[in-house]
Amino acid sequence: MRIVVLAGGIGGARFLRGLRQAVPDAEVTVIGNTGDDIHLFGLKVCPDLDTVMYTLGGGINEDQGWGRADETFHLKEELAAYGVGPEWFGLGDRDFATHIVRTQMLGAGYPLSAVTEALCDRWKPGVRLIPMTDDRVETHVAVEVDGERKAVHFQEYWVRLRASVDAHAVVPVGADQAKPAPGVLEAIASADVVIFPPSNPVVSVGTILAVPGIREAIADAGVPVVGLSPIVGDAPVRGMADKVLAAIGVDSTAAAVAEHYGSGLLDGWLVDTVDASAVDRVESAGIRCRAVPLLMTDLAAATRMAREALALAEEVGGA
Ligand code: FO1
Repeated sequence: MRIVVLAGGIGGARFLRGLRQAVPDAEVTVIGNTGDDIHLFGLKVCPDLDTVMYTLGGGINEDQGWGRADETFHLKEELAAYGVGPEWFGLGDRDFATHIVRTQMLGAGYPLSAVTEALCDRWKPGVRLIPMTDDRVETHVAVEVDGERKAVHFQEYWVRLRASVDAHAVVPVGADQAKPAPGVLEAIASADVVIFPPSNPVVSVGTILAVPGIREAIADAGVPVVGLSPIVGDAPVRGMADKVLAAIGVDSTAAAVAEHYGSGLLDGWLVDTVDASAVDRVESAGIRCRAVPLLMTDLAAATRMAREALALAEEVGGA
C-alpha cells in the first residue's frame, strides 16, 4: 500500500511513528513542510523536516518533540558570548551538524530534496521524506507589537513571542512562486491513500497546500484523503494552532478545521471522542466522520489512530 502524508512538526512526526507501526510494509512518502525554515548563523534550519527525520530516526529529544536527544549547547553559548544572536532559538551542538551539512550541500548546488535524502541516509526514518518544494518558502506572521504593525518570521512569532500576540495574517512568503519538489506530484498520483496527520492546519498542512499544484493533485488523485483533527475539545492538543487559526478566521474546533479543508479535499475526518457531537456537522459538510481517541499519549495510541485513519480511508474508498 502506498501512503502519502502531509506532515509538519511534532504532531505529524509522532503520528508517522504510529503509522509505520500500524502498516510496516506500506510505502510511506512524507511531504514535509518547509515554511518553518529559518536562516540562522549563515545556516539553513529546517525544523519540520528535522523533526520528522529525528523522530522516525530515533534521534529526537522526546520531551521537546524537536531538536536532538543528549544535546549540549557549547556553540550556542560561544555565539552568545560574541553577542551574536538570536539567543531565543535553541540550536544544540548535535543539531548544528545537520544544518552545517545541509547548508554545505545546498551551497554545492544540491536541491533541498537531494539534501534531505542524503541526511535521511544516515537517519533511515523508514519513510521517504520529500520537502514540499526545493524553492525558498518562509512563513511570516503579521502582528501588532507596541502599537506597531509588522511581519515577523514564523519562528520569531512561535518561539520568541510564544504566539502571545494576535496574528493578523499568516503568509507563506514565496509559496506562490514555488514548485512541488521532484517526486511530490508523482507520489500523490500513485498513492492509495493521502493522510493529513494532526499537524497545524495553517502553518504546516496549509503551507504545503499553498504550493501550486499540490492541493489540485490531491483533490484530483481520486483516492481517499483522510485527516485527523489537531484540535481536541476546542483546543489544540499541542502548540498554539488556535492562534493561527484565528488569523485565518477559522474557529478552533474539530468541525471548523474539517470545513476549512473542505469536502473537495477531505473524504474522511477523525475527531476525538470528546468531540463526538461534531460528527453530524462534519458529515453534513460531505465529509465522512468518526469519533475515536486522538490523544497520542504513546506509540500504541498513535498506532491505533493510524489504524483508524486507514479504516476510514477503506470505508470512504469503497464508497
Ligand atoms: N521550539 C521552541 O519552542 N524553542 C526553541 O528554542 C526551538 C528551537 C528549535 C531548534 C531546531 C528545530 O528544528 C526546532 C526548534 N523548535 C523550537 C521547534 C520549532 O519552532 C517547531 O518545531 C516548528 O517550527 C513548529 O512545528
